[in-house]
This record gives sequence, structure tokens and C-alpha cells, in this order.
Amino acid sequence: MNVLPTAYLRQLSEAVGFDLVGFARAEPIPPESLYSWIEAGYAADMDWMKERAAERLDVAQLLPGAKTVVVFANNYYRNDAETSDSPIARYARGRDYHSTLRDRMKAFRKALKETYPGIGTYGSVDSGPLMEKVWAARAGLGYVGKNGCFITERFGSWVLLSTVVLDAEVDAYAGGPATDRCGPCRKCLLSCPTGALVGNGRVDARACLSYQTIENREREVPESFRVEMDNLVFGCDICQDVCPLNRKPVFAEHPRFAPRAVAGLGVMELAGLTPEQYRKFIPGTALARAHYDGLRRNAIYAMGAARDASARPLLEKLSGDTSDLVRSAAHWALRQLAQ
Ligand code: B12
Ligand code: SF4
Ligand code: SF4
Repeated sequence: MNVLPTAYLRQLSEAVGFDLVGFARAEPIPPESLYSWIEAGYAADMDWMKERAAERLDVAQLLPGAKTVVVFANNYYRNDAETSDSPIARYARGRDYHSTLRDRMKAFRKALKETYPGIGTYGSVDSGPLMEKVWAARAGLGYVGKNGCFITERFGSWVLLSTVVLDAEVDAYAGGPATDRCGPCRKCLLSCPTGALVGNGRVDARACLSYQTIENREREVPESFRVEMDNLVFGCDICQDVCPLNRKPVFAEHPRFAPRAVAGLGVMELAGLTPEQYRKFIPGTALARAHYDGLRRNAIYAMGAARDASARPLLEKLSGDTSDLVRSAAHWALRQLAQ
């Protein structure tokens, strides 16, 4: 196989819609950071993080003969007035990013295969067994900050990542992570309401409201975390919002990142979603991951955390819901109002 010119790959990446691209040699990742994180229990019940750990550490297990990992980033920051108060994390307000990035990768791989018919590729966004932040760091796109997020120079941490592994070499590789710009700052560590940032860019998912509101959808959220969920229903952006390196965000113009109608809903509207409204608002967005009852549970916790007396009639109605999770959340929120 030929050595691929990065100038051509960069051009292609831009043409399919990615904002940043970088290239890393497909060398195994030292196991320490992943295994120590899992052993400390920080993965919570995300067993899928453990199950395919060997592949996460060595992309040659995903694509035999892997030589290069191409890493893409898309800026998603929007500042639309009608969603400025949304209780949904920014990355989830528009169309599901998985499909946006997947479509772009598909177009990239298709064009690449037309030019280099014999080439082997493996593409992944988020759910594949790859450590995307490590690859983005190796590909020179930025570094992992103390808030556990990947920070780029141009877009701050408001980027989503995806990767394509190639079984061919490219003509230039990045020299490794960009310089760490956190310096003595500790704003994210001090602002995280639940103490989930445990040092060195590590996140204890058990304590992270992003995990609790997205991944922990079938059980109750510990009470000490629920009280921190005021206006927070899906995901959490606190440790990114406070970051000085995010002070000059770039507006993501592509319509795929424009907020959908669901991002205009408030906490009470989300808590009171009927199955019909859920089917109208949620499919095609990342919120589908929380499922109907999980999303309503979160919104009810947010109402309890806010202790807004006007929520009482809705909470009383929801305290008779068919879902155990929703009923028990509503009883808790009613107790919060009574305090
Ligand atoms: C599990 C997971 C979570 C968990 C754990 C979070 C975490 N930081 O690990 C939970 C559910 C909490 C979560 C939350 C969020 N997530 Co998430 N998540 C993932 C996932 C699937 C795996 C991450 C992982 O492997 N963690 C395990 C630890 C051990 O590895 P790590 O995160 O890479 O961190 C270590 C290494 O990077 C190492 N390291 C640092 N630099 C270098 C350099 C080299 C060369 C090496 C070898 C190692 C190394 O140090 C770090 C600490 O040990 C990735 C997608 C993917 N496939 O990678 C998305 C991903 C990290 N999530 C993403 C997003 C958007 C979020 C949220 C912002 C969503 C939200 N708004 O609510 C929050 C952010 C929370 C936070 N402060 O990090 C984006 C991050 C984009 C970005 N700019 O950083 C990703 C990349 C998905 C994507 N495709 O874009 N997430
Ligand atoms: S996403 Fe929220 S809960 Fe998770 S580490 Fe950041 S500030 Fe803490
Ligand atoms: S808030 Fe400060 S310490 Fe945290 S990631 Fe941003 S610059 Fe780094």
C-alpha cells in the first residue's frame, strides 16, 4: 500500500465537514490509565468499558495491520437565545451527533476507497472500543484538561471526536499532545458539584451527573446528587462552562448542530412529556439514550432540586405514574417542596 499524503486526507476531511483532523501512529496505548481507572471503580456499571478493554488499548485488534489512526473533531457550540436556559447539555441539543459524525466518516471512507481501492479502514464514533481522547492527543489536536475533557486550541472543549483506523501509513504524523494550558487553574475542580473530578483529568463516573443522567437510567440517583440537579436534565456542562479555555467559543453554523425543538423545553415540560410527545421530540436526538422514564425521572429530580412550588400539581400527578422510577422520584421531589 502507498504512503498516503496527509495534504489529500486533510482536504478530504474538510470537504466532508470535519473541523479538525490529525494523524497518529497506531501504536498500542500503555494500559495504565485505562486499567487503573477501571480498578478504582470509576467506570461505575459501564461494563462495556471493561469488556473490550484489550481492543481499546490496541487498534490492531480492530483492524489487522493497523498503521494509522485518523482523528476528526467537530465543533458543536451554539448560543441560540431560545435555548440559553435549556436543561439539556449542549452536545445533545441538536441532531444526534453520532449520526452526523458517522455520515461524515462514511463519506470520507468512501472517497478514500475510491482513490485507494485496496485500503482497509475501521471507523468509530463514541460507542466503538477506542480511546478517542488518547488518539486525539496523539494526533496533536489538543490535550486532556483537568476537567477530563479534550481541549483544542481553536474550539476549546466544545468538540466531538471520531476516528478512522487505516492499514496504511501517512506521510506525516503529529508529535503528540499539544501543550497543557491548564496551568495552575482549578476552576473545574472547584465547580463540579459532586466532586467527580478526581485529578489528572480523571472522572469518577459514579459521581458525575453526566453519567447519572444518561447512563444510570434504570436506578435511582443517590439523593446527595439529586439536589445538585437544578435545571439539569440530560448531561452536564458545568466543568466546561467554567473553563477559561472555553471563553471564546466558535459558533457551529452547520444546521446539523442547530438545536431541535426539544432544546426549547423547560424542566416541567420534560417531566410532563406524554408518550406521544416523547415520540415527537426525542427520536433522532442523543436524548433517546436516557429512555422515556429515565428522562422524566431526571426532570422530576431537577424540579425537586429547584424547590419550585408551582411544580406541585404536576408532581402530584406523576406520583401516581405507572413507572416505579418516576413515582419514587415524584415522591422525593414533593418532600423537597415541603422542606
Ligand atoms: C466513558 C465516557 C464517559 C463517562 C466517563 C468520562 C471520562 N472522562 O472518562 C461519562 C459518562 C461520565 C462521560 C461524560 C461526558 N462525556 Co463522555 N465518553 C466516554 C467514552 C465512551 C470513553 C472515555 C474513556 O475511555 N474514559 C476512560 C479514561 C480512563 O480514559 P480517557 O477519558 O481517555 O482519559 C485518560 C486518558 O485520556 C489519559 N491521557 C490523557 N492524555 C493522554 C495522552 C496519551 C498519549 C495517553 C497514552 C494517555 C493520555 O488520561 C486520562 C485520565 O486518565 C468517550 C468516547 C470514547 N470512545 O472514547 C466519550 C467522550 C469522552 N465523551 C464525550 C462527551 C461530550 C461527554 C460529556 C461532555 C457529555 C455531557 N455534556 O454531559 C461528559 C463530560 C464529563 C467529563 N468531565 O469528562 C466526548 C468528549 C469530547 C471532548 N471534547 O472531550 C467523547 C470523546 C465522545 C465523543 N465521541 O466525542 N463520558
Ligand atoms: S460533567 Fe458535571 S458532574 Fe461531571 S465532572 Fe463535569 S461538572 Fe462534574
Ligand atoms: S477549568 Fe482550568 S483546570 Fe479546568 S480544564 Fe479548564 S483550564 Fe484546565
